[in-house]
Amino acid sequence: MLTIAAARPAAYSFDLSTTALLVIDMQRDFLEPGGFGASLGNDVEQLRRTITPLAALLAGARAAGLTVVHTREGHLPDLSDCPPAKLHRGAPSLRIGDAGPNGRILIRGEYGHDIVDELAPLPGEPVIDKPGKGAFYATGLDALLTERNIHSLLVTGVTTEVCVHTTVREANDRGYECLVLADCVGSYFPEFQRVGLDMIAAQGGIFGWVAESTDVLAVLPSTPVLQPSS
Ligand code: C5J
Repeated sequence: MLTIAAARPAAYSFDLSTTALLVIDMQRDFLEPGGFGASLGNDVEQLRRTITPLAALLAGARAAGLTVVHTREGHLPDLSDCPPAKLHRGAPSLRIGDAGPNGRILIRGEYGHDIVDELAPLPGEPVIDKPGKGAFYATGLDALLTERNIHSLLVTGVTTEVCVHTTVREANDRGYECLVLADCVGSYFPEFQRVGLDMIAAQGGIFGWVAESTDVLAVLPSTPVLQPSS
């Protein structure tokens, strides 16, 4: 058992064999100019600060033999999995499915829909495509984690108050213990970043725990102690 003593609101303990690093939606459509995030008027630089610490955490997790799972938000080319309420909401400069500089916005298979180069999944690492904000809705994530006997999630990705929160809240309801890595999750809004993290750890950790990626790296072994899962 490994313990992050600096986690808030209290120490967080996890076992390598029952823990996964979850990397949520680190896609060009959210992190690069010309994508969905930018089309909504957001400054993508606010999210890009997560890339360097998350790349270091990914390397540490892989070296330790930890299960790594990536997610991507997006839709089928015919938009049959995109509810009209999502498609027509707001006044973005480009809507989901419109052609942008990185391909059709938030459409599976397009360049912008894929994960940024710095955090590209390795062969064998599951990539869960999800049509919603939460990583459990209409996906096989729960089945995959159950099959691998995963109970704890080290949660990273974007955005803190949208897809990270939705996923952590549902993971909590499903019985997973979530440690959210503050420097590896990002919001377009500094205030939402601060409050989003506070909301997770408040009330005795109502949805989970919060720590820094360096706290995790400090306790991870530098060589795998687990057999890779088949
Ligand atoms: C958003 C996400 N913000 N991955 N998606 O629309 O957080």
